[in-house]
Amino acid sequence: MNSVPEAEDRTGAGRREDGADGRDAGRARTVRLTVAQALVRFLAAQYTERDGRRHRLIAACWGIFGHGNVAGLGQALVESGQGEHAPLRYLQGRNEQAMVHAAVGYARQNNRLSAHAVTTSIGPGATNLVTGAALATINRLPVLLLPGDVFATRTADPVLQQLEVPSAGDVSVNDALRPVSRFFDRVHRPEALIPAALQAVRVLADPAETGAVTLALPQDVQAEAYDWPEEFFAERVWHVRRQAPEAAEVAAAATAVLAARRPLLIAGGGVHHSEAEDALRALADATGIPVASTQAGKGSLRFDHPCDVGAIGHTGTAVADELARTADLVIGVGTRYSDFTTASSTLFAGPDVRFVNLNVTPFDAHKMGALTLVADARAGLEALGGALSGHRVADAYEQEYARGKESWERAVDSAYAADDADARPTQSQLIGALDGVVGDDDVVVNAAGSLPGDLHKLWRARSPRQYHLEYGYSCMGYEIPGAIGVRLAAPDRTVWALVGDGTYLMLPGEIVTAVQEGVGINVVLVQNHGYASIGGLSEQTGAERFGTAYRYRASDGSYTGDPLPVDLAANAASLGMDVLRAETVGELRTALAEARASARPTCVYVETDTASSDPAPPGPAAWWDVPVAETSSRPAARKAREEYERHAAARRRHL
Ligand SMILES: Cc1ncc(C[n+]2csc(CCOP(=O)(O)OP(=O)(O)O)c2C)c(N)n1
Ligand SMILES: [Mg+2]
Repeated sequence: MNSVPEAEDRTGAGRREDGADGRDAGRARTVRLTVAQALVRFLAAQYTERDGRRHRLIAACWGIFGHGNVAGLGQALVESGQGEHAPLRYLQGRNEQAMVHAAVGYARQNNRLSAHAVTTSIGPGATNLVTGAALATINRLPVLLLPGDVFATRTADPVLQQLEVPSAGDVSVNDALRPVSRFFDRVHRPEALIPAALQAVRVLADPAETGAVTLALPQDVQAEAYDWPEEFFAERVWHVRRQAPEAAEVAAAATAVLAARRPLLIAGGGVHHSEAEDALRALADATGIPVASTQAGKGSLRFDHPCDVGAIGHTGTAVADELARTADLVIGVGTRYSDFTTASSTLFAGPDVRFVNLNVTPFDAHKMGALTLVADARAGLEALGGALSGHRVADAYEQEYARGKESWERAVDSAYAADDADARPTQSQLIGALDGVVGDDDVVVNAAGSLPGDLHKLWRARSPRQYHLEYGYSCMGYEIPGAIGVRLAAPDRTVWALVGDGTYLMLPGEIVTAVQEGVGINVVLVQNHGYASIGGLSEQTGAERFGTAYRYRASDGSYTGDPLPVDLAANAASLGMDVLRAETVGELRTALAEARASARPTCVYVETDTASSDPAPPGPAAWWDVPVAETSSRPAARKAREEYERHAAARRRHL
């Protein structure tokens, strides 16, 4: 270390220039630090507060070092100290995208009240962030990105890994992060860090604006010293407001509910972010309005609550989708109305259907031509509950959806049923086996493949945040690092990453991080030799499963040869995990229980039966728009196109 930290200064070294000799009376006290040291010290002093509880806004900093951050932020992190009371704990990752996924898992599990930062070198380290940033922003989850950037002085241009744009001297690869960031700034001079850092944390802590926030840090500036006003490092508490609804909007929403005969509430991710589950349950208990949920909102009500009708949309339950088709009022709470939720604009078919949208973000509240209720989900649900006091839906409506719910529960039972313990499990049976071992507080993490649809339909969510699906970006590879972030946020909860073989191959490296940090996640690795989900979609859309199986190339050039001799279980073991191989339903049950009992990162490897469709999850109750070739010489595409046009005719805009 090249400077000596002051005794009371745990967050960074510094020489204080406080004008103590009287010469500078009236001048702000300053601390001399590099830009990177100042940023570490600043971040360590930021807190959020909601409902009277305080949280560290940036609880840790992930990083992979290279030129661009090694001598800047890297030096600052070591200088600040990395012992038990480190002001900003450093976490070593293996891949920049995966570090963002871990940060996102952490933030989501913390209901966005605490987040992580991610620092990278310039060039490829920085552009590896783009996918993670898009994922964070689309899911409205906070993460602070700190990519290194090319020299502000330009004295060494072009530095290693620098993009040179002949027509624009101020563009670097980091500009690729702009459209996927809710706030972006490049700190060209030391003093510019002050407004940039303050804006960055403001956006991170704002429920309506949050997402990926990027501070691009030219590497020469990171190492430059500056005399910082001491008050820049003062503890700051960012109040995460629960925006109250306007009385007029509550009154209009309540009038619409009172007039509705078939209201349906859609719970989106905002219910969880706002910790509005109790308020939602109180409203459902009082009014009898059925509640369907999106991928992000599942678990808002327990699966066995009488008003919970399960998943909505393309991957929805028969009962929820039927209610959606016939609803005269849809009350969206904290939902973005993605195409999966709306069945690509075909689901809400009631002739006079109207929408009320409770959302903290006006952008989302205005979708579907809705009556807007711009507010925090909890505050809005409580206000609406008050305005609806004494109101209840008709008995006949309650009985109707209760019957639908009951028959859906039986459908789940049959999808889970596995009488032959010696048979290879289907994916539904795998979900059933996991259902059989988890406790109320276990967390199931997933993002892409055929699992999200099956889980959305079949999973019986028992507690808020048990069902952790990243389906805003549905990014293959989120699962393992995402689960690490969840477990860092909730060390007492058992965390399961459900991972397809294709997904595993995309981003398994963070297993090493789990092993290194002693983060005891469980990985359920589902082997079905390729992209089963896209294979099914390809078949349905006339593309004949092209390019979706992991097989040797056959003599006609297609990948229809033998399966590949790949051993992913051995791969997981080689990265340091304990691995349990299960070949039958019985072995799977035993392995899952063993993994749950183990504190070590453990992988349960299982090959699923894709040939048998019995038991299968019930098929889609609603459409998803994936355009099919309008002209083709191949019968499969021609047939698929006919089907496509039939469905597409039901599209409808809600204005
Ligand atoms: C990063 C990324 N690339 C591509 C896709 C498109 N995609 C969605 S699911 C899928 C296949 C997933 O395969 P696997 O993990 O084996 O799950 P399975 O479909 O077999 O259940 C692909 C390629 C995606 N969601 N994310
Ligand atoms: Mg697969």
